[in-house]
Amino acid sequence: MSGTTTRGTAALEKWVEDSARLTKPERIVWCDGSEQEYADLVAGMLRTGELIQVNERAYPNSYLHRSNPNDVARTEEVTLICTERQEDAGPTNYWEDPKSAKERVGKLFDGAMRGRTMYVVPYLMGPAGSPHAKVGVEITDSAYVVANLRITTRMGKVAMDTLEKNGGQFVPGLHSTGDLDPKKRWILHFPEEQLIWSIGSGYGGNALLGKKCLSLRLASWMGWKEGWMAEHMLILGLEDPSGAVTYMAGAFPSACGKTNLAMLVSPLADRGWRVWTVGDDIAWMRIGEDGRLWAVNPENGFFGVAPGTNVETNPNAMASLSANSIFTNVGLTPDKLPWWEGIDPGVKTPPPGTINWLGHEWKPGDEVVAHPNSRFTAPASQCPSISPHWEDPQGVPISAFIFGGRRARVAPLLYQAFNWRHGVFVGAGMASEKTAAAAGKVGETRRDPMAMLPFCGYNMGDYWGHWLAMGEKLTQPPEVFHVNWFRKDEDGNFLWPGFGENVRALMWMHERIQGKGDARETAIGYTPTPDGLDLEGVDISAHRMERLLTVDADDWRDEWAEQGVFFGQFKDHLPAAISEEHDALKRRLG
Ligand code: GTP
Ligand code: SPV
Ligand code: MN
Repeated sequence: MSGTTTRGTAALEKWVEDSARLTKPERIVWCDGSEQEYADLVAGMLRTGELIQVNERAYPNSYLHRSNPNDVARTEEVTLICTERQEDAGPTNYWEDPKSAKERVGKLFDGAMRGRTMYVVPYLMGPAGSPHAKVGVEITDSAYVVANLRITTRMGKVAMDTLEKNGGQFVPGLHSTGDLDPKKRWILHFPEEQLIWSIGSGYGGNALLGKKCLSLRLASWMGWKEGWMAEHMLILGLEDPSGAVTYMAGAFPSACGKTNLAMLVSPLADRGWRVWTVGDDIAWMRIGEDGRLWAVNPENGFFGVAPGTNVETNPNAMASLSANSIFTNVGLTPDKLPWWEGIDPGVKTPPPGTINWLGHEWKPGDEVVAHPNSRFTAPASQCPSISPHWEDPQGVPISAFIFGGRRARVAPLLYQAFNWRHGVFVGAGMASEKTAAAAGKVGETRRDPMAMLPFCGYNMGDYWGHWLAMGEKLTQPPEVFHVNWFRKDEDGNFLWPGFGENVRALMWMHERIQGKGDARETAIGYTPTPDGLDLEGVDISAHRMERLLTVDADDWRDEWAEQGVFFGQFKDHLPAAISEEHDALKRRLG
């Protein structure tokens, strides 16, 4: 055992030396994840202006960071999957041959850390001692990245201890902010050797390599090869009046409501319905001995969307970020309070003298105070609704998958797939309006299967095949549902109140899982009957509910055609079951 361990640590040391030879930092710091180390890092960043202290009384130990204005969201066109065969990356990923990618981007890394500190950051994704847990090591020249990793992962000693116990296995990730020139920005994934290279960005998913790069793109590949799943999913527990908790995992595209649903505060708590948070962005799932699917949240904190978050929409997020947090690209009031659009329910403009995310004084008529993709980084342990089981090594058993998106039309508020195979098709057929979480045009509808379009580290056709194969092995595959909180009326207003009221949808799912609940069969699946949803205490007319639940055959025939074009790209990687389900949808639509 110790022989392997030594080899592993030696491999880590060699990789660090090789990286230093390439990037030429002034000094190398191995991070241990301690409180003192964090305090020192923060003090350094306060001196350089990389961080600004926010009001210490209102938000103890919390800081604001303003990123480069050209570096505020994920950048999908420069995010590559570098597999030997392009076919393995598939038609929805940007691809480059590993050798050519390394040669090309290696030149950018050459000397990139000159005059800078290279931090070596061991981190653990997954609870310590969990069979799901994986060690990553990120090399970075950004102290801001280190500080964020300390919140969003289990960093330092616990990761090194795990590495020593697991025979020295770790996923290396080399990161440099470079010179932040968007033309020299590359986020490279080498799934075959489980390696990440990222240069030219200091933003979130581009730079905190444990999150999307390791826990989704590389992990999805690993799961495919090893028979488990890595998904862009929140995990929640719905407690019913008997006290039993039913766990559900939900895949919605970026900025489409995962954090909010995971932290839902139930308006029906007095009737015994409440929600526990296990995770808000990523789920790793394995088949348990009982044949059910068990999920862990690999992360240790939240990297959540700030705008729209307030004490009414998401009080649990507000409590989570009330201390020990980092705010990125939000505004700052004269009282040094973080400010974003929607932070105060009903308040449209910030206090006079507020500084916007760019560091300029905000004036009436200016567009926004906070960047639409501004974020908070907060420890999961501070979330009042955090589940007592969120760090259980084996995870929690999943009874339902919830797919969802942001659709002004087409998708009804809620429906249920007929069975597992149809459910996989529902996920594969998902689409959503683009949000500010990725650079590019906001609002356009795009296909986003299982909310994994930007995160699937291999051919999406093979990915659906993997889902279908997992279903074969499960004794009790999760029931599959689809939701859309974002249906609008002609005037562009949301038809559904959303947020806490979404518990009504969860309650219907809970009934359906038990084989109960009133449903009507439609072409796309089962929708609740007009009185199938428990709407006690919500002020919503029967007419509006009808509009929310309508399945419009014309809209769906268009949708069917768009799905067909999308599926067509996958050629012989498209599982027959998906084509068959697509044909069956056509027949049902007439
Ligand atoms: P990522 O972190 O990018 O993966 O996003 P996410 O899926 O966790 O989305 P999040 O919960 O942060 O929500 C994004 C935006 O949608 C926020 O501005 C929310 O206020 C808004 N939102 C979330 N849930 C609802 C809802 O039920 N109704 C409405 N109208 N808006 C919602
Ligand atoms: C997402 O875009 O889905 C996020 C934010 O969760 S990031 O970490 O930047 O990818
Ligand atoms: Mn996400």
